[in-house]
Order: sequence, then structure tokens, then C-alpha cells
Amino acid sequence: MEERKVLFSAIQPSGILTIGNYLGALRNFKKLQNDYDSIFSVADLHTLTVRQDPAVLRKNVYELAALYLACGIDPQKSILFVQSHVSAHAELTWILNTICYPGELSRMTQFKEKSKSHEDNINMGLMDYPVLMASDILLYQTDIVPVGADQKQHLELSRDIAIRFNNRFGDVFKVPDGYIPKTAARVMSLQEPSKKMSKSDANFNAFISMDDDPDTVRRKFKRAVTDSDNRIIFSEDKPGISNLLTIYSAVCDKTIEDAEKEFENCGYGDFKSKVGDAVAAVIEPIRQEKNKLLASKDYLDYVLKDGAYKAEKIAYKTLFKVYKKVGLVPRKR
Ligand code: ATP
Ligand code: LTN
Repeated sequence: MEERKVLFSAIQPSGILTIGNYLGALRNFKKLQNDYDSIFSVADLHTLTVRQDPAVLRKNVYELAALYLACGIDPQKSILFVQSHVSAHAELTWILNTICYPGELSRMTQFKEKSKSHEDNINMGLMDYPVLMASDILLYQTDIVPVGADQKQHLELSRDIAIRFNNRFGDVFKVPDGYIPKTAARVMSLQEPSKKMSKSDANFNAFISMDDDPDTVRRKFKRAVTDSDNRIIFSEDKPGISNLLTIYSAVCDKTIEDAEKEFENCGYGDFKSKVGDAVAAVIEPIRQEKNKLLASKDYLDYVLKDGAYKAEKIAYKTLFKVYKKVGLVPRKR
């Protein structure tokens, strides 16, 4: 029998997720888990690169685990675990740090952006973020990594690191491919459609949170920034309307062309309220299921414990190969 390919992805528990995270990443995981040996992680170590309130971070780890399950990740089919529960991630990062250079890491767009938005806390972890991400991916001999478009640069670096290590020490790592969705790979802010929608935006009207109730969702879409020419078409000079069309077509599984046709004779007000209804219909059942799961903490703990156990087995196999290749003496048992 042909071996199944391996899929790995992770999301940071840095707050309640937005529909950007959902459409760009999470929603695709449910289907993909049927075709790949899939591993999904709560990237809590990554989250520490930005200052966190420890109590809030602890809560967000459970929130994200519950959301993964509510979005259809099936622990019978896939591995779901918390990154810090498998220490191989931090260990491999140390080794890979020795073949990575400040020049290439300081050139990363996300590092440059976060250095601007967190000027008071430009820590080493922020710069090292992509090396930890490469470790996440490479430990599992991953074939594909489904992520939103903003992670493309980090993925390319992961490939470079894998190739660099293999060339220097001999083949250990599989070189992974990205998997970026054709639609909604970059959902934009509802208030400043030139900016990516982000859960850490200070303006709550800029994003739809997966925790927003239907009234809030509709209200936020009503306030979404558009333009003044009243034509509902996808076009570069209409970033607000194009973003709404993207969101609508993604949640309804329609093409942009079909969505444009549907709203041909429609005004902006009406259009925005239809988009709001469609989004609310998709996220409300997820929100309710997530809240149900959050009430069964024992179950979540069980899933995460089982996930860490399974992930660890795979991760350590790769880590020990790496240790051997670079010349570390194995501990005698
Ligand atoms: P933060 O704002 O805290 O840095 P983030 O939302 O950018 O976080 P993650 O939570 O780690 O980052 O992202 C999880 C997944 O969601 C990634 O695959 C990322 O590419 C995707 N993603 C993030 N924002 C968007 C967006 N606006 N549109 C589409 N996909 C997105
Ligand atoms: N950096 C990613 C989250 C992340 C990730 C990963 C994604 C951490 N480790 C490994 C894919 C594979 C982000 O989306 N901000």
C-alpha cells in the first residue's frame, strides 16, 4: 500500500481567531485530514514572542484546542497537540539556530512588521520565530503545510533550512511544500482593506472574531468600509468590496463571478447585510460547539495528552537522527 503523505500546520493561541484564520487555514484542515496523515498544533511557544498575560495565554490554549475540534478536526484521524508538550520542538530549534543567520531572519516581513508594532519588546524570540516554525514542520517529515498567504516567506525559509541541513550533514529532512488556498488566502481588515485582518487589531470593528455572536457579525459588516461608486465587482481599485466578495464567496462556496452576478442589481447596504447573514450562519454553530467543548476540560486534556504522546514518538525519531548527524553522543540507556 502506498504510504500517505504527511500534513502539518499550527496556529498561535494569541487571542480569539478571526474569520481570516478560519478561511485562510482552519476551515481547510477538516477536508485535508482525510487525505493526509495530519498533525495540528497549538503553537504556544511562538505566542511567547509577543508579551502575554500568563492567565490569558493558558485560557487561549484551551480556546484554540476546542476551536480546532469544533471546526472538525477529528482526534481519531489526526494528531492534535500543544507545541510546548513536545520538547523536541525547542531542541531542534537550537540545532537549526546554528545554521541560520541574523541577516536572513531580520529580512523576514513578519519580523519587520512585528518589530514596528511591538517596538518596546523586540526580543530574540521574535527574530527566531521562523526557525521554531521550521522545526515544527521538519520534525514530522512533512510533505505539505496548509497556511494563509502571509506565511509563504516563512515556508520558503523552512525549505531552505531543510536543504541546507541535508547538504551539510546528509539527508534527514523531507523538504516541505506549502499549500495556500486559492480563495481567501489573505482576508483583509474590514476597516482598512489594505491591511491583513488580524486578531490583534486594536479596532474591534476591523475583524470578525470566531466568538462574535450573529448580531455583532452583522453590525461589523454593516460598518465595513466600502467606496462610493455602488458597483459590486471584484477589482483592485475596490479593496473593500473585493474583500467582502471574497469572504462571501468563501463562506458560501461560490466563485467570485457567481457572487458578482448574484449582487448585480443590489445596493451596498443590502449586500453587506447578506454577507453578514452568510458569515453568521457559518460561524455560529462553530461557536456553540466550541463553547460546549470548553465545558469539558477533562476531554480536552485527554485529547491533548494523547496527541502529545503520538507527536512525540514521531518527533524524537527525527531529532535523534539530527543529533547523530551533527556529532552528538547519544545518552546510554
Ligand atoms: P497574530 O496576529 O497573533 O500574529 P496571526 O493570526 O497572523 O496571528 P496565526 O494565528 O498563527 O497568526 O495564524 C494561523 C493561520 O491563519 C496561518 O495559517 C495564517 O497564515 C492564517 N491567517 C492569518 N491571518 C490571515 C488572514 N487575514 N487571511 C487569511 N489567512 C490568515
Ligand atoms: N507562524 C504561523 C503559525 C505556525 C505554523 C507552524 C504554521 C507556527 N508553526 C508550522 C505552519 C507550520 C502563523 O501562521 N503565524
